[in-house]
Amino acid sequence: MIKDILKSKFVVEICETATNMYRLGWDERNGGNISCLLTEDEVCEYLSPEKVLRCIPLGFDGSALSGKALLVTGTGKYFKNIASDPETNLGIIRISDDGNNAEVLWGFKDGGRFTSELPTHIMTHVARLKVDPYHRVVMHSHPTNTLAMTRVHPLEAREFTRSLWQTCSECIMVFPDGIGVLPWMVCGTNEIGVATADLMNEHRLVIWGIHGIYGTGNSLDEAFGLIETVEKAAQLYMLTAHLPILNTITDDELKALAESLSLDYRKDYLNI
Ligand code: 2HA
Ligand code: ZN
Repeated sequence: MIKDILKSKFVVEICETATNMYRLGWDERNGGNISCLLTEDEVCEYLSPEKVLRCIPLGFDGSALSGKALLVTGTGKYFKNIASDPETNLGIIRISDDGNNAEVLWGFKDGGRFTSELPTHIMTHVARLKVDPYHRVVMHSHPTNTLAMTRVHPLEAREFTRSLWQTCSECIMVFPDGIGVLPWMVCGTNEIGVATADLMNEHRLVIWGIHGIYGTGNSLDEAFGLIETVEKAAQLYMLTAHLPILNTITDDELKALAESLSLDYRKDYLNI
């Protein structure tokens, strides 16, 4: 018995997540995109895996994920509208055996296709799976304060991470691995995908200067929580950067906090 996919945990959760992201002002118009790896069991519970609706050329080599299925947001679609019409605004694709095509198994009902940032998503999944076999989610968004910070702060990973770590205790606890930072680049390309995935070997978060942020994780909640924590810290930074800073969390204090929690943190990001 094939179950109703609209009631599946992954569709329900992505609808709730996209709605939250929209309401937080992170995903104006068609801004942002999400992809989530699905297991074979998850696919078979809701779909016939041999029933391919159509094939869309990927435009890059996806063979590292051949046979894998992903739930992805559609290109040009608004996060605002995902919850009210998941089957049009989302799709489930499976990477073909030769790695050249996306086989649509569900969704993109109006003839649409996957996000323009699929190269970055696929390359990031490949990079993160090498580090963490439980990795599943790649999330891209345009959070306001994070973007504002990329206009006034050097686009350098160590300095950017340090500035965030210093704003509140939570930061080094949530992202002890720091944040990768790319300069502004043309988006939607294979090149930005390669550059992002390269930083994803070391980090679960990558900032695209004057564009947005990528968060990854084992679940939608984890990827969302990473971005949410960065955005909160960036807001604190932007609220205070122009004021005399009287207090900060020192490098010795960051070290003490990280060690008290036995965190595997970027020791080279501290001046100790
Ligand atoms: O999907 O955010 O980076 C729209 C974008 C492109
Ligand atoms: Zn974007």
